[in-house]
Amino acid sequence: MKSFEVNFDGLVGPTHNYGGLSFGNVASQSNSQQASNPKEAALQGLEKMKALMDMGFVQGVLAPQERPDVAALRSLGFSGTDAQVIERAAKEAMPLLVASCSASSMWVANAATVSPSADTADGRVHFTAANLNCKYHRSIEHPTTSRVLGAMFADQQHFAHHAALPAVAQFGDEGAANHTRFCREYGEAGVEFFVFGRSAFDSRYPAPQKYPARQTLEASQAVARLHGLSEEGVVFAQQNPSVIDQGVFHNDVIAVGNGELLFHHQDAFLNTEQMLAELHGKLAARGANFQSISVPRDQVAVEDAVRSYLFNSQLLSRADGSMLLIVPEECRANPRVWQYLQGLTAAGGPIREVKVFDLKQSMQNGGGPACLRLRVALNETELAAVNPGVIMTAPLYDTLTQWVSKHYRDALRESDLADPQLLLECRTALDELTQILKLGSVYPFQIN
Ligand code: SUG
Repeated sequence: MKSFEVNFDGLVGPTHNYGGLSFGNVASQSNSQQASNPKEAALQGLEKMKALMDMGFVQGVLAPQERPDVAALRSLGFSGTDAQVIERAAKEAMPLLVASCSASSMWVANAATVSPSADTADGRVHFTAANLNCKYHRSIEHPTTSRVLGAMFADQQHFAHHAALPAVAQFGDEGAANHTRFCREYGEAGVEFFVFGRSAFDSRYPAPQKYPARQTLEASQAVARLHGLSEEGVVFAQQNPSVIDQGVFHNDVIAVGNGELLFHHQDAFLNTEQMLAELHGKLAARGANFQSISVPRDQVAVEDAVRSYLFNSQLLSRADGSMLLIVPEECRANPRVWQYLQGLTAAGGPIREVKVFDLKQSMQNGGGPACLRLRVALNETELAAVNPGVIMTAPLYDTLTQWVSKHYRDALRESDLADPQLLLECRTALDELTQILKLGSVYPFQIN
């Protein structure tokens, strides 16, 4: 049976703004308070989806969330009509209003961890929504994420959904941003690679000093248990705490993998040799020929990786077995990174081509091509069981670009977030979107 890796990209929501909300994420902190352009952000994302579809990849769409999150503001004590809740929050606690307006659900690599059916004990595709416990503005995503994923992957014969882990820092879980699956073919049993930033309960693991480590070992282990993964099918590895302190807030800012290949920075991990040997051994037992490409620090410094987002790329397998790397424009703008990439594709290795996309609106908040997509490996039967409304087609692309052009603003500043009209605009847009994507009622304003 044929199998695919389907990329479900997060559609950027109408309140995309630069709130400076993510301590430890250099781009988010340095672009704080700049005016954003939600319309451009959404169109840039749609263009990438369309381009991948045109190249022959199966591409899906993941809907944005209702923002401002009035229910979240109510739970923090703001009361009255929806407009009064927003007005009071703006007057008394602007940072909370900003957090409740974040369009951060666009970075769907953080939406969930997904294990394909070939790896799981019950032969279903398993999803665990990420609690995103490290940042308040992201911790409010998972209830809606679960409903949206449930509406996309509804067939219980093929899909199993787990609620987010306990909402405490000890189980901090950032989803697929710290999870990579290696395999020979997408439909064959593979090895799932979980990277954590710290251990919550075992002080032998070093922790970063300056910035938070968002993913814990204990969270990764819990997800592996929930998904029914076998000992032979998992590898846990620690991210190098010193790169977290240089702004590598997720493993997908310093490494990317696909198929039999791991492409990573020399400084990405602790105990790299041992970890590579474990991956090699476990994949060999699955009939796969694991390879890795380590990018030396004297060619690309960690700082260049963080600024250019070289590793926040999409590594895609083409029909002829070669691989394609989807990188953001910032890689071309960095001479060392660009030179490295020229050498990489000329070297005759597995990565043969690099394609560049302008994702500046998302990049300025620390979200590159890989952050914007959630990978779901599916066989033909499972793909047929996915809600067809969320699979990208040429007509859907046209409909979504028109929808964005009709509903989105082209400038948003902090002061605009206090405008109660923005809430109405978002709800009108999202109500229409759930019909376009055939999701049913998934948003709080549709349910309550
Ligand atoms: O969680 N930025 C996101 C970026 C997530 C990137 N995802 C991956 N690397 N997979 C975050 O830090 C910034 C929002 C703001 O500042 O307005 C933000 O949430």
